[in-house]
Amino acid sequence: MVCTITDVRAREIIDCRGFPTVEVDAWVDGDLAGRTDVPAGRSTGKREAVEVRDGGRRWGGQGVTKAVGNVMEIIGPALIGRDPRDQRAIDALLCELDGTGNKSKLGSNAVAGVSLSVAKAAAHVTGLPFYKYLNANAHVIPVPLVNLINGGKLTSNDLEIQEFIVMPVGASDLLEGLQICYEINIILHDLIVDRFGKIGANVGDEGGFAPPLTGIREPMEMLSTAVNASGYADKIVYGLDAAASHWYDWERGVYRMDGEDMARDDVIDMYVKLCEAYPFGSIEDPLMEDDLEGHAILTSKLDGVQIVGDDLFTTNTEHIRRGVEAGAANAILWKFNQVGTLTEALDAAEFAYRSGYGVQVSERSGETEDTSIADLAVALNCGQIKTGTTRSERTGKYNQLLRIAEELGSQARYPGRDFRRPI
Ligand code: 2PG
Ligand code: MG
Repeated sequence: MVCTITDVRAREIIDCRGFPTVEVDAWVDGDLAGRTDVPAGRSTGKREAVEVRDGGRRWGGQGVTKAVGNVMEIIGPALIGRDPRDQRAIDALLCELDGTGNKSKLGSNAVAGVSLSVAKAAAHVTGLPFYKYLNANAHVIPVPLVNLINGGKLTSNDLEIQEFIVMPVGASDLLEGLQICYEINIILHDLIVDRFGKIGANVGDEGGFAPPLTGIREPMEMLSTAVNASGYADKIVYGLDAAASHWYDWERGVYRMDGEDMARDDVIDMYVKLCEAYPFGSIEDPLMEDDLEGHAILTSKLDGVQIVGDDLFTTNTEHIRRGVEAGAANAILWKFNQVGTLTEALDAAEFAYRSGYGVQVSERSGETEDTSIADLAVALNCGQIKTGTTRSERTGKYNQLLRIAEELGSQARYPGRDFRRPI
């Protein structure tokens, strides 16, 4: 079958926070075949690929007309006539056209949108669902990490830890897992309103409650009270995205929590005690993003707990390699636009698997109604996905996973407690 890209178009659209983002359409043989809305981070790692934003006054400097122009004028014309199934070659061309190593010339927002749209277009012309086009063996429906309490850069409260999470590892399938998490959420809502009044139940960027709490003890007590009251305590384990780089005082070289300075050892001690007190399954970015040694110490102390590198690894094989050599963490957070192209992100996942690391597919805090990451999580058979709590830009991903589970029928596998090593 001969098929060629006949057009690549882009436009400015709006993400869930009301900021502009890039939408890319890939046309094949005259038909619209693949569309991607690029998500955006707010709690970003310093080694991530770089978005191009307009600056200036329009939209507070957040406009993406330059990135859109880069798709329309530079990337698009270079792809016309190419076969969309040649993903590796097309992604290599995108890296070459950019030429910077961190996508800062064309913008990771332009590059990621094109790369994923080309992949979806190839799936479309092949007549396969996206997850199946990427992997004929795709069959693992991921365990969700539902972040019920939000803090850090995703909220306007003073809570340092960014995400307090429940993982329904004792559920028999995704739907039951979601039911468990959202029943806990309803109870948590009432606890928060009783304690802080209605205003306490406002939500953060990813749809989890953002009550006026600080530190780690009180939010964990509140969350575990809701879990115990739900009757599902034996079916969940807890998770955190500490996003520690964002409560690390870079000038003074100390962590700041609840008005106190903390040295690295104090922070490590805090996690050790936390894991003695509660059943923990996963902790993301427990320490600041330059501290491979600290991550290695914590990983060996917390045997059996998944330690995930997000800002630490930025879905980048070279950074993951350094982490593996140091023994830092035992899983990566996987965000395709952190590195730019689908090929680079798939390489990072493969390198992580081969190094004995888990892979957790993740939303960005700035999302759209695009549900690509649901398909990508199933295609990777990674066993775990972090994609928020309430609001449609989050629940849309769960809903797509439920559709995929139905389509896979008896072939689908929900890995439960084996989420880090589902295969
Ligand atoms: C994170 C993410 C999403 P952002 O830190 O894991 O949860 O935040 O997209 O802002 O980088
Ligand atoms: Mg994170």
